[in-house]
Amino acid sequence: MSERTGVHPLLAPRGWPRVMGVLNVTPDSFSDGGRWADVDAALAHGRRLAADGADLVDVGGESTRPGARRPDVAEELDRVLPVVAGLAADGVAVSVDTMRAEVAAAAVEAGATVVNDVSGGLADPGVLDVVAGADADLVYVAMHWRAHSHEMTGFASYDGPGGVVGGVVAELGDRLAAATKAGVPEDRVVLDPGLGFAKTGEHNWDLLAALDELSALGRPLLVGASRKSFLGSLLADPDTGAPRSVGEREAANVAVSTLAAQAGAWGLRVHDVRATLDAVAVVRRWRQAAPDRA
Ligand code: PMM
Repeated sequence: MSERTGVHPLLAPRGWPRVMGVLNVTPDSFSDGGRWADVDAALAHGRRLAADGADLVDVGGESTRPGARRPDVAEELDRVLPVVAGLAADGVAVSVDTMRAEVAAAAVEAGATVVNDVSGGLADPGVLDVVAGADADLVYVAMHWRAHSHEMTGFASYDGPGGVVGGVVAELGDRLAAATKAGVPEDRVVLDPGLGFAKTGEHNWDLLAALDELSALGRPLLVGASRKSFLGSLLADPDTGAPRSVGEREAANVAVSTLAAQAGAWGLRVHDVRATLDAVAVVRRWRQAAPDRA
């Protein structure tokens, strides 16, 4: 196990969010599925995200769109490893988006410095052991999650105290406790409300409006709106009710990023890094003009 002393550079307070560029190396992710399934195309896109200013490039080999079929481990490793290794060799900071210990371990070996586990250790608790036992000083992202994609819509009810916000705070708190129990240093954990995962659009909005309550868990927050369907519904055609297409949701996504930045989010997981950084620049400048009111 590594010596983890001091603040991790990715988690050092700086007053504005880190931007995590999404790189789904999958045939079927809802927003960019199939576009970067080929290694060279994926590497080129990852380099572009980094050149655009991404603090991290998040490489994932499993689509989590509602109803998606899981790849087997070998398939996920095949998709992810060459891309993680290629980007890391170029000096790009890479996070691996996986729920599997085997994939997390291989990706860390290949140079990933962040493990982004959308299940927060629920799908495969071995991920927590990989992070806890790694030689590298890793950051662990634990997202709120209840079930795999093919069945998650059946888990989108929050009848306990505090509704969806109370439920997510309680369950993320449990994931944080599980991570630390496994030996992951608490100060290396980032939490994520998991927009769209076992959640309706209403749930997503309630969570976004309650980021301060999630912050009370004491850990930095990552927000992943990434053109998800709740934005498509928000912008639905008033005549037909048809959701706005994925490719035409970016302006709304930038608005979410702006408000999340203002609310103090640690990180924004997005497709358009440049547009997001423009929004972050506005928030920073606005605060500079009115530091006491920010
Ligand atoms: N969303 C997706 C995949 N991975 N990871 C984190 N930490 N947070 C998210 O919200 C998240 C994620 C699915 O969205 P995509 O198809 O845009 O990748």
